[in-house]
Amino acid sequence: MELEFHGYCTLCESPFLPFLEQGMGRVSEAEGGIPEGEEKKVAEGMPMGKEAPNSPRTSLSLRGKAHVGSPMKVKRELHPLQNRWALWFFKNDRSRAWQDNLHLVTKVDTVEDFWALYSHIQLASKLSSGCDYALFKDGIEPMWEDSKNKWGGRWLVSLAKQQRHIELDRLWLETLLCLIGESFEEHSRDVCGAVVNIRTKGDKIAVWTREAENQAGVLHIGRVYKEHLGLSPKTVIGYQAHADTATKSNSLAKNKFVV
Ligand code: MGP
Repeated sequence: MELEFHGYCTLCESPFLPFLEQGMGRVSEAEGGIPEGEEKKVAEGMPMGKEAPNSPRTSLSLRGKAHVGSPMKVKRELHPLQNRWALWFFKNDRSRAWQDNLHLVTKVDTVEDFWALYSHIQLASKLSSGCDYALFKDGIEPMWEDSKNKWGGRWLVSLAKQQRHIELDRLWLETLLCLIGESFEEHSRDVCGAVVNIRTKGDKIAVWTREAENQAGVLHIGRVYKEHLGLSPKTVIGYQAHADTATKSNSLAKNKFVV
């Protein structure tokens, strides 16, 4: 991958990569990214990170501002992800159908682009109630109806209200790293994506898998996921089939498995 080079940082002497500041390593429309205009619309609706002084997010953009120099092309060794992943943003607008509130933000397929993206978007804990982020494998839409989700389900982590400020961002980042790091050995291929729901009644994080009847795969993913999140052995998380969630009459669909 070729990147525009704008000289070296006067502080750390590393090459300044303007995509960290501007384009988040954007995937072009031809490669399956979203059209320019659409991306702008999404960016308008989606709060970008408001960085606190001295946060790692701030130092990333400050480092960018310290760079000067004339543009030239350099080749960089990037670290490819096993899959290309799409980030989606859901903003609740009750006047529209559920699907119409779901917006594709961008796609990433390198470690570098993942961190550039993560550093530029608002933390989950700072989103308004009713919003979601979803990270799904390219080609799978974050909805029950997608053919890869239809027969699947989700490992659901329901958080208490007070956990938003203490744990939500860590748990969501761990979830993202489990996905892009393909943490579930051969069962990683059963993973479709993950969703974080920001809700007044309590936030939720879930990993979606493609086949609810694949007991061995689902249980392996659940056990590894729980361990990566650092949940205590006493905490129980449940797996629900989407078919049950979609037809439930109240907020609770029955657990098919627990770990
Ligand atoms: P939600 O956003 O997953 O959870 O579903 P929330 O807001 O915590 O609500 P609760 O019912 O779990 O307490 C809210 C509603 O959004 C659902 O009842 C559906 O109407 C709609 N919805 C959610 N999902 C994930 C889908 C989906 O994949 N497809 C469709 N068609 N509607 C969905």
